[in-house]
Amino acid sequence: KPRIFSGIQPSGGLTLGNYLGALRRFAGFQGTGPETIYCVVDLHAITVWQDPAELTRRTRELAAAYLASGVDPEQSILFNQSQVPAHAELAWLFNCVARLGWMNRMTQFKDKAGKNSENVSLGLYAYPSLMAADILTYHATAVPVGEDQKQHVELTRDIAAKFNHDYGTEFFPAPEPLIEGSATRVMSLRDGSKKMSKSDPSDASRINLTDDADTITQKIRKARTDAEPLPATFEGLKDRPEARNLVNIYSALTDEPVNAVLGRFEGQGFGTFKPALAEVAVEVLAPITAKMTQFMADPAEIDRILGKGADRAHAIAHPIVERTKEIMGMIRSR
Ligand code: AQP
Repeated sequence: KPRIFSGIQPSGGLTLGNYLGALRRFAGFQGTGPETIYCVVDLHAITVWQDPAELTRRTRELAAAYLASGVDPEQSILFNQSQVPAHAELAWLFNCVARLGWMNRMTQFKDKAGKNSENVSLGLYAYPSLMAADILTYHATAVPVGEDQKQHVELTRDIAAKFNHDYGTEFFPAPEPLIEGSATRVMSLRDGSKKMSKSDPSDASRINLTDDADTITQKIRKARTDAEPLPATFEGLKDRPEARNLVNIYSALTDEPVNAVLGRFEGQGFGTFKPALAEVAVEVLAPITAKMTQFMADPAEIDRILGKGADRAHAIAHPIVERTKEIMGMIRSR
C-alpha cells in the first residue's frame, strides 16, 4: 500500500515557510488513497540543545498545528517520534549502511554546524540517517517536504538502495520527495538569499504561525524589498530575490498562479503590494492560530492523540525493523 510520511521538528515556533512548504499540504493527502503518517520529530529536535520543558510545550504546539491545519488523527497517524522505538533502532542500522562521504556532502549539516563543527552534537551529523529511518520504517513511498529537505530524501533513497544491494534484497522501497507549488522555499523577510527558518535569531525574518494580525502586518511592512514597481511576469523578478519571495508567498497563500498575481499588481510598488499581502496572510493564518489555541487548551487530549498515533505507528514500524534485523543476520528468538 502506498504510504506518505512527513515530519516537522518541534525546535521552535512554526514559520510561514514550514506551513506553506509542508504543513498545509498534509491534510490534502487524506482520503486520496495512500496511508498518511505525520510525525513530530522530537528525536531530530534534540540534535541541537532543547530545554526539556520547552520541548514538551513545543511538541504539543506542533501537534496542535497539525490538527489545526486539518490533519485528522482518525484518517492519519499522528504521533511523536520518540514514542516509537523503531525510528532510533533503524537509524542505528542505517548508520552502519550510510557512508561518511555521503554525510559530508549534506548542505544542511554544513549550514547548521557553521564554522564551529568540532562542537556540534554527533546527532546533528547523523540527522539524515535518522530521517531515512523515519521514512523507511514505514516503507513510505512519498515524502511531502520543502525544497531544503530534497537532499535528505535523496540520501534516504541511497541508503535504501545500498541496503538492498548489500543484502541482496528488495526490502526497502525508494521514496519520492513531493515538492510542489510556488512556496517550496520561502525566504527570510530580511535577506532574500536565506531561507525563512524557525531558528533564525531575528524574529523579524519570519512570520510565525502564532503571530497576531498586527505583528504579521508590521513584519511584512518592514520586509526588505527594492524600490522598483512590480513587473508583468515572473521573469521580471529574476534578479530581485526579496520581491520574488513576497510574490511567491502571495501566490501560495491565495492559490493563484504567480503570473495571475502579477497581472493584478503590475506597475504597482510595495506601498500597495505589502498591505495586500498582509491582508491575505492574516486571512489565511488567523483561523489556524485560533484553532491551535483551542487545541492547546487541552494538553491531555493532545497527549492522548499522540499516544494513540504512536501505537498505530508502532504496529507498522516494529515488524519492519524486526525483518531488517533478520535480513542482517541477527537472531530473533523471542
Ligand atoms: N523556508 C521554507 N520554505 C518552505 N518549506 C520549508 N520548510 C522549512 N523551512 C521552509 C519545510 O518545513 C518542514 C519542516 O521542517 P523541519 O522542522 O524539519 O526543519 P527545517 O527544514 O530545518 O526547517 P526550519 O524551520 O529551518 O527549522 P530549523 O530552523 O530548526 O532548522 C520540512 O518539510 C521543510 O522542508
